[in-house]
Amino acid sequence: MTVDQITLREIQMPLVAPFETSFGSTATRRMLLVEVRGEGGFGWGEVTAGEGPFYNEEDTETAWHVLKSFAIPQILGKPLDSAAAAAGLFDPIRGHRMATGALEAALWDWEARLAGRSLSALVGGTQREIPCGVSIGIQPSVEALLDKIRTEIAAGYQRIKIKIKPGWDIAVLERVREQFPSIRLMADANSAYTLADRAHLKQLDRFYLMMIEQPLAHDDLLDHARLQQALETPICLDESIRTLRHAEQAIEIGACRIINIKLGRVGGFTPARRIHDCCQAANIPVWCGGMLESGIGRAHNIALASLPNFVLPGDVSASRRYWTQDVIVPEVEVTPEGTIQVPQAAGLGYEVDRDRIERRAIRRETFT
Ligand code: OSB
Ligand code: MG
Repeated sequence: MTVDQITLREIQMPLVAPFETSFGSTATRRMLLVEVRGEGGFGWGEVTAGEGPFYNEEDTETAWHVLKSFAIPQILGKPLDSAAAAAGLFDPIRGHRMATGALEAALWDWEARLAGRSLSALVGGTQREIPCGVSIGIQPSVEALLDKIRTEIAAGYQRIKIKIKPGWDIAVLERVREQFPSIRLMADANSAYTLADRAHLKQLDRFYLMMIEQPLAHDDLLDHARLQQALETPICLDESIRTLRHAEQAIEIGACRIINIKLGRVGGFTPARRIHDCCQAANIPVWCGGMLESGIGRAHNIALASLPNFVLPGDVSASRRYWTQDVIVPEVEVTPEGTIQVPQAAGLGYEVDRDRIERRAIRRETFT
């Protein structure tokens, strides 16, 4: 099969509320959508990079550049055995996985649509329904956070993740646990601490969290292993796991007990599946992280999260938590039990609303 046309579009989507983490606040997402065409079919992918290089090294601009100059030329007009074979073609490109991963994911959607199979089935998913949690950003006040948690629990979500940073951590968790003693709760620091904070972080143990996500540096494994030795709370790695090798080494040295897999961060379905399989073999549970995706990236995440070792609730939640209007039809909905039904229609399993995308597009370029 051969791709003969690829279109990049940048769309802008205002979030229903700004999302604040230890590394900054986002009010409007700028995302690149990748559309591949060939063999009479099409497929969609989404670049999950942020607007600036603050979560990882990539941003919307670097992704456009890498796709245009290096990734698209590897695919366009070249016979390809399958989407599974595409990841190898990006091996010469170091880093920039959110850029290459968006094109890789578009190829999987394309192949699934051509085969008339769901993306979930094509990637090897086994779950028909996935458990969902929410990620709640840093709030203006603890009261505002408690209100948000109350709303999300009432909606059915199975676990709550709050963002923490120095000055918004122990005292906040104290109040949350006081109000919600039995919810499944976790905290994500996005690398806001160092090993010198070991004693401070040790206080987290009294909140019996499911895990603390990425407490230390975005590129660290060894200090996480040292910290894990001191903590009862399991460490989950996000930013630090960019390749299969990182996952293998993190597990070997005990840097984490849980891994958050993000499709973009690791460069698409093939690397994500390898990390999933490695974790499964090592008895390390995984869950699917989110990057404030539009419906396209969200649909990819749902397919990924249908793999068997995605046993913990992920950050994959309803479209309406992010957007007044999503770019897919129907939008992603969550059941009162806090699950998402994995769509069984061909490809992503949602209809991509091309008109809505064109209206939101601020630039586009087609390569043939
Ligand atoms: O660390 O998981 C993260 C959003 C942007 C960048 C990094 C992260 C997040 C989230 C939100 O936690 C997940 C979501 O709801 O999409
Ligand atoms: Mg995270």
